[in-house]
Amino acid sequence: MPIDYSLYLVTGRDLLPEGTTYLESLEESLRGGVTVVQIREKHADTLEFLEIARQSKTLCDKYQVPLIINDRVDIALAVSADGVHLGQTDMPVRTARSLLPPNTIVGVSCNNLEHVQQAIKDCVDYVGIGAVWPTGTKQLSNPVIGVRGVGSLLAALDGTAIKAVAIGGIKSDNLLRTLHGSISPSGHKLDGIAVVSEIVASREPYKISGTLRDTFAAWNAYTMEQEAKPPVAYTTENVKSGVADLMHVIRTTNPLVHQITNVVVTNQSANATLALGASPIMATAPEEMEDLSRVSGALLINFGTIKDKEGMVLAGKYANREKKPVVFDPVGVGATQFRRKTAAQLLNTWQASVIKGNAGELGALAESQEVQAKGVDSVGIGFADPAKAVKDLAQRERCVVALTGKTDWVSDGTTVVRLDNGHELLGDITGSGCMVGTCIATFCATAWTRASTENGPGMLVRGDMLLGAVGGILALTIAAEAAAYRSDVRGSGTFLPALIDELYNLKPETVLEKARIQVTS
Ligand code: 3NM
Repeated sequence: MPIDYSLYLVTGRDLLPEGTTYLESLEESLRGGVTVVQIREKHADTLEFLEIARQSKTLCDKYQVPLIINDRVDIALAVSADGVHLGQTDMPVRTARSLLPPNTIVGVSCNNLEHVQQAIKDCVDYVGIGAVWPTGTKQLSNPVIGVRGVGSLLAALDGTAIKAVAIGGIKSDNLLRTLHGSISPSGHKLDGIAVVSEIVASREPYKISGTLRDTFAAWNAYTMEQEAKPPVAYTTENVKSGVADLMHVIRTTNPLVHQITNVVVTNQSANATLALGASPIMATAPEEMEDLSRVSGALLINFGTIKDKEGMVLAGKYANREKKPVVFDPVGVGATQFRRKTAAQLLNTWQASVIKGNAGELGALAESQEVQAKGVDSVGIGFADPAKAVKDLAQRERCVVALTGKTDWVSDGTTVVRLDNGHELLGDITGSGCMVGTCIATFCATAWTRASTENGPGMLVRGDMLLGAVGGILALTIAAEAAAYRSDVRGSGTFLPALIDELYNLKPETVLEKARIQVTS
């Protein structure tokens, strides 16, 4: 019988709320939908462990759920458990297999590529990959790997039949993000999640197990549906008309766009948002992020002058929870170690809907040696194959990627759009790239409103984020062309207010007429 790993409960008796018994809690979790149970007893002596395992086996049998014993092969044998779970310092897999009956499930904990490669050699049945998030449940001896770390280990399992669950700090409010963000670039998905405290420490183990199980099932169904569907058939014409439509809707719905941006550009970004017909809110205090996530249409995080890291972490987390678009502009990410670390931390905490950057920034995120950056600006000629660079990064980060420069490129991992509007004066004012980020966030807020579907329970964000990214770039670059050719513009100083004017006066028909884009796959 194949095992359903989708909701894998690891026990932790010391976390039970006061007044709750272990067996009551376990039974409620099983009723709620737990699909595998692992008994983990790090401090019990043998007799106590054996008794707990026996009682748990009886309950698991009642619900026809497999029982796995952590570390102790002798206990697994004594209670005829379905499997054992081995840590990196426990008994080697081969030795355990030689003692256990055939067909016993064997799983191991993996934190890095060497662990996974060894697990493949050992022909284990499943791996527990972690810790994905920080956790207070276990003293970790290995680093937290984040969702993107899980994805890279899943890729190593391609072509094997080994199942994988993620573990460590998984909660109902980060579950979708964990599942979506950990899909490998090759499309390898988790088979389940392993959870201790979210279920065991809860006073409502039945309810929380049901929520986790339902969310996993909804995500699985949604991703399978997406995989089965042909990709959206973008054409130059339907992208242009989609953008014109979004532009019209911005002006009729005036979405609120929450922006945490840098001190250099805050004012002009807020003015660009207003000029497009939306409302900016430039709030940075961590205390207000939760409330704002409910009312704003999209979130922009631009870390040009990282001062509000805590606010950035929370804002993205809450925006993900509300399934709102998150646009990330990692300004100057290659410039310092601190920026690289912060970008990794943010991208491991929340799921971006669009990542926007110049060649230097996207090159640093992709860890490419091909492009270099000087401070916040890109130097040199950029990527030899920009279409491939954006497509690869979009696949890796599981979102839309927009590369800005003389020519701009946008990809959702399948389709690539090349955009050739703009003017060189944009390079002579500060923050033109940041204003592109603002415009993208404004268009994404509208794409969210415009989505033909509701936010399904398995979906991270609704709406066409590719169209949002293309729309934001087109609006600013077409307005820049109009501003640059005005007779009252005599240099970069007069260009900036003219640009805001042209954005203010930009008509959807002008975008349709002037857009120079090419759609490829
Ligand atoms: N193993 P919670 S993390 C038991 O990284 C365990 O291998 C981990 O507990 C690993 O769901 C972990 O409460 C604890 O965060 C997970």
